[in-house]
Amino acid sequence: LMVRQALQQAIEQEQFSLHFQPKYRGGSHQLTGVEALLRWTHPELGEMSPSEFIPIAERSGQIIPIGDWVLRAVCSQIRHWDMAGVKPVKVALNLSPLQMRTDLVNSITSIVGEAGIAPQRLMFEITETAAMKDVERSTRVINDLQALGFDIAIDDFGTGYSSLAYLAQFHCRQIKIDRFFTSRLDASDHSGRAIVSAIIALAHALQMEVVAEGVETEEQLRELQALHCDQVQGFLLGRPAEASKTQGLLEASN
Ligand code: G
Ligand code: G
Ligand code: NA
Ligand code: MN
Repeated sequence: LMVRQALQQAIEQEQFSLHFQPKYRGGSHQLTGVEALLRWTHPELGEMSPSEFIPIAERSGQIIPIGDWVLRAVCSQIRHWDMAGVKPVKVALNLSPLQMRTDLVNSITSIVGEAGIAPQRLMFEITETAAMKDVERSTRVINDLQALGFDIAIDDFGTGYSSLAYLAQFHCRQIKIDRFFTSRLDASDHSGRAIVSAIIALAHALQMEVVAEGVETEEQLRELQALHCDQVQGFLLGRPAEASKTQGLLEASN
C-alpha cells in the first residue's frame, strides 16, 4: 500500500525520468535506435529499480498512467532531439502485458498524434510472454499498430513458450533474443550457440530482424557477428544513459 501511494506521488510530482540504451548494427558501430527505460528517483529513498516497482504498478493498475507518461515523455524527447538537429533514430519503449488489455491502440494513437510524432519514429517492445497470454488480442493489437506505421519487437524471446505458428502470424519487425542466451554464447558447451543460431535462422526465414540483448563481452559480440545477428545491445556497447548523454551519442553518429 505504501508503494502504491509513493507511485501515485511519483506520477503527480514528476519523479520519473527516462534513460536510453543504444542498439547497434551487428559488426559495425552504426547506431540503429535507442530503447527508453523508465527510472524513478524517490525524494528520500533514491533510485528505485523498475524490476521492483513495475510489478507493483501492474498489480495496482498504475502501470496504465505510468505507461502513458512514458509514451508522452518519449514523444517530447524525440521533438527535443529533432530540434537539436541530431540523427533521427527510432525510439523503442517497453509495453507491459497489462497495457495490452486496455484500449491500447486508441490511447497510443491519440498521445502520439497530439505530440505530432510520426508512428515510424516509434517501436513498441512486447515480451514474448505478454504476447502469448492472449494470442488473439495480441495479434489484433500488433497488426493494428503495424498497420498504423509503428514497429513491434518481441522482447525477451526464448524465455516464454511461443508457438512458431504465432510468431509467423505476428509478423513483427524485430525479435530480441533474451540476454540469458547471449550470456551462454561464451560458455564452454555449445548449447548457447546452437539456440541463438536457431533463433536467428527462424527470424530470418520470417523476414524479421534479430537483436541480441545483454552483450557484455567481445567474445559474445564475435559469435553474434559470425551467426549474422542483425543488431546488438548491451553493456559492452552502451549502458542505459540519461537523455543529455544519449544526445551526445546521437550527435556523434550524425
Ligand atoms: O532498466 P532495467 O534493466 O532496470 O529494467 C528492468 C525491467 O523493467 C526490464 O524488464 C524492463 O523491460 C522493464 N522496464 C523498463 N522500463 C520500462 C517501461 O517504461 N515500461 C515497462 N512496462 N517496463 C519497463
Ligand atoms: O527486459 P528488457 O530487455 O526490456 O530489459 C532491459 C534491461 O536490461 C535494462 O534495465 C538494462 O539495464 C538491462 N540491460 C541492458 N543491457 C544489459 C547487459 O548487457 N547486461 C545486463 N545484465 N543487463 C542489461
Ligand atoms: Na525491452
Ligand atoms: Mn529483454
